[in-house]
Amino acid sequence: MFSVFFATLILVLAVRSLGTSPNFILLFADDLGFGDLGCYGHPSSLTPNLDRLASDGLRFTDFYCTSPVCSPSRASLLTGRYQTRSGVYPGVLYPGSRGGLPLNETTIAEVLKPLGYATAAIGKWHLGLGLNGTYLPTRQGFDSYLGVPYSHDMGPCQNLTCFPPDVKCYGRCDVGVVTVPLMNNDVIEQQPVNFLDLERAYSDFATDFITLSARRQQPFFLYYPSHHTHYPQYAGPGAAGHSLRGPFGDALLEFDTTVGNLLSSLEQNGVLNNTLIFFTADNGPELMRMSRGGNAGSLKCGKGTTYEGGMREPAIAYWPGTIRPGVTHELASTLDILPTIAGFAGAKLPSVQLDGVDMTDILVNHGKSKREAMMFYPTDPSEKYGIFALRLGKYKAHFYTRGAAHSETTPDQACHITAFLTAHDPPLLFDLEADPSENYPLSLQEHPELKLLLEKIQSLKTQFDASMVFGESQIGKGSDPELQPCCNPHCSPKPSCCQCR
Ligand code: CSN
Ligand code: MG
Repeated sequence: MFSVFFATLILVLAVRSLGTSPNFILLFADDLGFGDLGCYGHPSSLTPNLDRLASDGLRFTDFYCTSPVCSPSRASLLTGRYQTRSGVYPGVLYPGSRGGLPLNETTIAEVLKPLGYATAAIGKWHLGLGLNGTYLPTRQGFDSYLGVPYSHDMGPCQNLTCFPPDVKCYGRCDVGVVTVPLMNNDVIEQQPVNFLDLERAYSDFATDFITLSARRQQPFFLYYPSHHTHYPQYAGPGAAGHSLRGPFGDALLEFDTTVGNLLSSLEQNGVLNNTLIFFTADNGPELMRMSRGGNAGSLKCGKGTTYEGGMREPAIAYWPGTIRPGVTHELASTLDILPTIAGFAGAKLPSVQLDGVDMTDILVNHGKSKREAMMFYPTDPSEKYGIFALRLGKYKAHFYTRGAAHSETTPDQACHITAFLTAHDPPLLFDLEADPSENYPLSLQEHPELKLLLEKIQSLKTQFDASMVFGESQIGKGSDPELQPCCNPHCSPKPSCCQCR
């Protein structure tokens, strides 16, 4: 206990006395499942750089996002709070959405800014645009942004390696909205974006940012939420056809190549040993895309559901010299990233109700988690039902289960949209260590010793639901076609005139 305390203290003092605040790179994959990376057992994915982070860093086996869809999960990642507090629910934001992550929420970038950090975001924002770019990253603590501000299927999907009428996409893109833009801060740089050059642009932007910050000796925070591995898959000439896994594998390989470029840039600029890289993903795989979607490995169902496949994600923490290589089975979450980064930087925590806990002891000592439980909200959280499921220690209890369109097509009927909302009283209980696939519910008749545990779980749910203060629904504010980003704002007829060369 004391040695753990002193080791942590010495680390924090060492970082301070060097006078160098650590840098942070936060990588966030999209719709990537627990079984998708080479280092998590996928037989045909090619992820050499992520695998290197895992073998030389700490790999988590029990790491959770907060929502089985995108925008709410991102809201939690950047604020350390369940999405119900910020109001980023139900479902996801759209190109013309009126709402976004409220500006009074404090993001990781805003936590670091007072300490003089340079901050940049590249990739998929998906926390809103709003009128005149109200909710873009540059209004949420990021000095600069290059990216597509929402999912890349939220437009007619020009320029993709896969688009209708290519039926092998296993789906369609949105029509009747503006083509997908590439934004530089709050200015549209391309519309439609050229997906085949996009990863190169992101990689160059990121390595330039690292180089410039290192030359200025300014600590930095780089947030890279990638579009890759979300439907529809795409890859530039360096990766297309180069994996063993088809379009999904090519997209993942292209993302992995950028991870390699970031590592090289850190090394060349002499800041590799002063940088924490954290990798995880927003929600489980889109099983409905069949071989072009992700893979939840040994876990049940995927995106859209509160089964493990929707919520448990690969996660890797890499910091040579500070984090020893290993694997941790401790319970942790995207909620815990903000407090952990704040701790390493010596930053002040926002004075709001945080749901995250500091993971420093897990990272630097392979120590115990401070997290007692993990709560699982569905895509449409409500005060009526509260959390759908809860994990306490190795046990998970489902109070409600429901399948999802995003988890269609696997043989497990419980994942499908036809598995309607079902209440479970007593809750469906699983031992996730003995049965990570949630195949064999434990019954009280066979396990009378679990009665006390069930009572504790029930009271945790009741307390948590009663204490949750729901923020005003941002996605419930609906959308307005006039708010869709258009490079040619006064043109007509929209949306087809919103194209610029
Ligand atoms: S998500 O994917 O944004 O990564 O969650 O592109 O839930 O209705 C989800 N949805 C479009 C999407 C729609 C997406 C939905
Ligand atoms: Mg997603």
